[in-house]
Amino acid sequence: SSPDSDGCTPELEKAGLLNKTKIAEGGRKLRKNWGSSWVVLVGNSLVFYKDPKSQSPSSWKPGSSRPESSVDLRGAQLHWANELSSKKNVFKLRTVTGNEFLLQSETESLIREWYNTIKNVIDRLDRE
Ligand code: I3S
Repeated sequence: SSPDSDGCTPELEKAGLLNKTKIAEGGRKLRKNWGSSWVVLVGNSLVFYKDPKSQSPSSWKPGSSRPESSVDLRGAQLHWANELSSKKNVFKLRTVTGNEFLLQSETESLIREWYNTIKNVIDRLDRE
């Protein structure tokens, strides 16, 4: 049988490196602090890990490494936000709790894929 024949393990939708900064916490504006994050979209959550390149290779394992933070996508809002940064290819993700993140990649096709994939999850959750 397949590894997830009971359907209880959330589906891994996407993973990769993006530049990230949090710009608000609970609606309160924060100072930007851009950094590279390993971003994993799994189930209804976007999960952030330290950039594995900044760690010793052996210390990073997807199953054993502790996320830095995670975001519940239910009710979240997603917008292109090039006006919020001097960087190109930026979108903003806002959670229901008023946490706001900018995510960015130098590669346009890559950021478009992330935008579309996250948007699909948000839209699916909106319909539930
Ligand atoms: O939107 P801002 O405030 O101009 O964002 C820039 C600053 O946060 C800057 O940090 P300091 O003001 O602490 O030096 C960052 O280094 C920049 O990366 C921020 O702007 P971008 O345009 O990169 O999002």
